[in-house]
Amino acid sequence: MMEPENYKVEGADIAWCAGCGNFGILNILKKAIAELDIDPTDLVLVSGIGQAAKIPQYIKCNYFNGLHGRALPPATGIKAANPGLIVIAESGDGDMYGEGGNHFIHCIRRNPNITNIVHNNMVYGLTKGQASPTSQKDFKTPVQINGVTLEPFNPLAVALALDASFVARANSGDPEQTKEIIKKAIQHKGYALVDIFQPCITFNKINTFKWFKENTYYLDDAHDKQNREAAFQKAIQTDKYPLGIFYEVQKQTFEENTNVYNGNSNPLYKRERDIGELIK
Ligand SMILES: Cc1ncc(C[n+]2csc(CCOP(=O)(O)OP(=O)(O)O)c2C)c(N)n1
Ligand code: SF4
Ligand SMILES: [Mg+2]
Repeated sequence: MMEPENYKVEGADIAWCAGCGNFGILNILKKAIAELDIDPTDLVLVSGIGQAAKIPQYIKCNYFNGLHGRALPPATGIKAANPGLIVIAESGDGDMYGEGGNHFIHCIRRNPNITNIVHNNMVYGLTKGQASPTSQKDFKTPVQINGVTLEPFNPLAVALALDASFVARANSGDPEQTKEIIKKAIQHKGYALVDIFQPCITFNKINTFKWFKENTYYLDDAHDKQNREAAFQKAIQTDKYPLGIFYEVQKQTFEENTNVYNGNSNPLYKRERDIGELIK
């Protein structure tokens, strides 16, 4: 049985501010993968650029750092080449929903069997506090000096509009619940989005640990996870933000739909490099 300690990177110099919500997510993720008994050699973390995107360097496993906004395409490719791997694409709100917004949309349409964890601190942390796609209206920054005027991007509503097969939101201040949501997302067959509220204590003084606690509540058993319209109703709720699994359905995955696996389950990475065979 794996323990969170098994994923520790010896000598890692963690470059996050003391007290940052990213530490909580790092610990939660280690516990989740330990409880699922995932061997580090079977796990791939893929990220882009940002504070959140540093997380693969702090977990002992295979990892790939893409360009800014470019975590999802390599994650999709890695899973397609070796479906035996557990692939988690993990980055910040700017990386996934802003610079990577196009990939976010089309990755969901493909439905690869990967988990997409987004550290949503509603700000660009690494570049020192500019507004991100999920920054709330009136949020003041050194760039948006009179406050953000744009409507915040709603990742859950967009994912549901595209019929993502698993859509969830968590709060880094709630370690137990977040761990269980991440475990279910990893176990889900198909694309799974877990948007995690994460305080940036340095550049977002509005959306704090306290704010997230006071402005969230958990969906209860009355919520029907197979009902897309009900999930959408919950996703557009902003007076208080619901947490938990909004939607969960079974669909064919990208790997299952990829013709190179028709009648041949041998993973691509094990095959002879015959381009003719690949494009048939
Ligand atoms: C194409 C490109 N545009 C902009 C940048 C600069 N940049 C690096 S990280 C970042 C924002 C990261 O924000 P987010 O993804 O929310 O991560 P956080 O640091 O908040 O965890 C930006 C704008 C870049 N590296 N590449
Ligand atoms: S700037 Fe914000 S997101 Fe980045 S490490 Fe510091 S608290 Fe965390
Ligand atoms: Mg951010």
